[in-house]
Amino acid sequence: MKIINNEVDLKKIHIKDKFWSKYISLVKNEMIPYQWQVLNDEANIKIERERNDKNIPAEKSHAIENFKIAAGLKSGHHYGYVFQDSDVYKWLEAVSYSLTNEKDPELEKIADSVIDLIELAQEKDGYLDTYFTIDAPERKFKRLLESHELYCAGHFMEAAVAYYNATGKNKVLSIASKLADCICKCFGPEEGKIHGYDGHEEVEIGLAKLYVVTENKKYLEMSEYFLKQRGKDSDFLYEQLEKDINKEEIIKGMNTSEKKYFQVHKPVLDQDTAEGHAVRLVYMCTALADVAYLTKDAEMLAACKRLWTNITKKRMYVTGGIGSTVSGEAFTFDYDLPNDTMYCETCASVGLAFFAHNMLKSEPSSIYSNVLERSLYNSSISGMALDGKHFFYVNPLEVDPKASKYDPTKSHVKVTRPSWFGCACCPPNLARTLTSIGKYVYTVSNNTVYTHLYMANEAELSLNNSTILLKQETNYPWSGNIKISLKVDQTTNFTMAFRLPDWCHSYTIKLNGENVDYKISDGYAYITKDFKNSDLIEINLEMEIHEISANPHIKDDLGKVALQRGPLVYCLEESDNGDNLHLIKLTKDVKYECEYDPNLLGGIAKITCNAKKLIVSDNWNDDLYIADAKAPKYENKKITFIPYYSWANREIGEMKVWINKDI
Ligand code: FUB
Ligand code: ZN
Repeated sequence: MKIINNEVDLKKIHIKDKFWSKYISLVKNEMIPYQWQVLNDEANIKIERERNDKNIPAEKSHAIENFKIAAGLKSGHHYGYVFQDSDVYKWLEAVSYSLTNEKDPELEKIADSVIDLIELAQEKDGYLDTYFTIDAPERKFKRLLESHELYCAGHFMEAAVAYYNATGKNKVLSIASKLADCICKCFGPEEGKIHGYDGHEEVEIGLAKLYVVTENKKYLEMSEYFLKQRGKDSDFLYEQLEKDINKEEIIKGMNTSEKKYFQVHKPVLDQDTAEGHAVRLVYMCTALADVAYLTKDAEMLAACKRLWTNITKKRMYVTGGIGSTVSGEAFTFDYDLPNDTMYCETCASVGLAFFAHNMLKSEPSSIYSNVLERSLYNSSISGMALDGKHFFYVNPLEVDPKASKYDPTKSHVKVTRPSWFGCACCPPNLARTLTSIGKYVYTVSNNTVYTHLYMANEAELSLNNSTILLKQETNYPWSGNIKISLKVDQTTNFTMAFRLPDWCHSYTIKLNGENVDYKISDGYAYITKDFKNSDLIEINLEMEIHEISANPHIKDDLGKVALQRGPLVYCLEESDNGDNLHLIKLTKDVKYECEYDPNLLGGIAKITCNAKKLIVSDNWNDDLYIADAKAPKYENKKITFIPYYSWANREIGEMKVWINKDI
């Protein structure tokens, strides 16, 4: 059976967008070389712990050195987290997409040398994991609760598929297939195999992708097995630890994590709330959605939908961030979305985008693409500084530098982006997402082209019996005007579907300057007709400034609003507005103005308004509490909002997304 993959080949889409091209070049020219230095311990930087925890290994990366030792080229021990290999794999994946976007023989040479090294580090039976090869061969696949062996394998498979797609070189794919074969030999329902799964989902994503390029059904079945086995035997991870005669922990503290942390509390298909470690959960869902699409498994898709609904209706921040607590980097409960203690890990935001993208393959509905957009434009790109060399692991919605310094429970809430982390999962995750941003713009299903995201690009898309060239021009996210012109060899009947973003309340769609008939379904405007060469579709999405209110059950946001214009959520920063942002209040009749400032933060549309600020000194002197306080007095204050993603690129200071408002 032919594999139907409605994802657009990255080679066939060229991003020409002012906003995203900047990120793509930043990753290519700054982040990739910088990460390469870091992975080789050659960058002169301070690696920070993501929170105050002395167990976090933060002296160096050692990631390439680990491979050299495992390959027998050097002697020594493994250093870093047990999943340090995944930093190299994610770097390789980002390099692959970058090479797809733009040829670079020098970079390709470095990537080839990394692949040679990985091949040398791979054991004869296909096993690949430097920690276990170097320091604990007798513990292989014995402690999956902490080992991340399959997690690393999954990241390698993703990188291998990307590199193969970019270069057509087979070596990387054969290393990945050998690894996948080793996994298929060791795991599965058959007697003598391990009837289990990894503590951290990811291999399921890699196996499904490997299936699509190799067409080896075994890999898809393995992915499906891991997903369906998860939680079926919910004690598996713990029983393995019990059986292991060596009791030494591999990651301190993880052994005590409860079942929900690993999403093993229930069979995956019965889960209906997003529980536990947020990155694990969205990786699980990403795989589930892909396998549901590839196997047309309705039950799997239904589970995905339930989890999607719970996340996006009850457990997601306005920025698209997820994970409400540092404890276990996890979800907590419905409507628990504190702004200053949250987690909102960058990996979780990009993971949510992956989940959305895979859902769109089965079901083109804007409930997915609206969140895809929200996550990408806000809590994903806030993970990187404008210089491409500093990163957030955690993306807060409210920051007070004093709290981050003096409150030990907020040590994870950084006020400025560090150069690197002991646990370096986030920076390369963002790099691979940004370099492959083109993948998220369209999907093609039968004779319909879905436009999910608006960004300037040129794409070649294959329909049932024809190929079309699309040119999208726009200054999004600063403007909602989008022009899409068509190149077709001959008049062709097909459908174009355009997402109508949830933030847009007024829009027009024209064809060659005239009104055109369209049908609306699931948040998309569908135009079906005989399209001819040079047809021009113009979409105008009115980009007003919206005051977003939160569901009153979100205690932290009651009486406050957040500003959003187009896909961008805004925030106040101390640099523009002075300190004590919590004293600022928007008035009932507030009037906002928006102006593009090319010189601010790399070019942004800033929002200004007149607001009021509570005067404290008059009433309070030195008292902490007073009885029957007089009516509060305010001073007028002009305030400036900047897009959330661009915060923390100037001096250290307070930041706030949700602002008090007179009702
Ligand atoms: O466990 C591997 C990675 O480290 C996770 O995905 C991140 O959340 C961080 O905990
Ligand atoms: Zn991360």
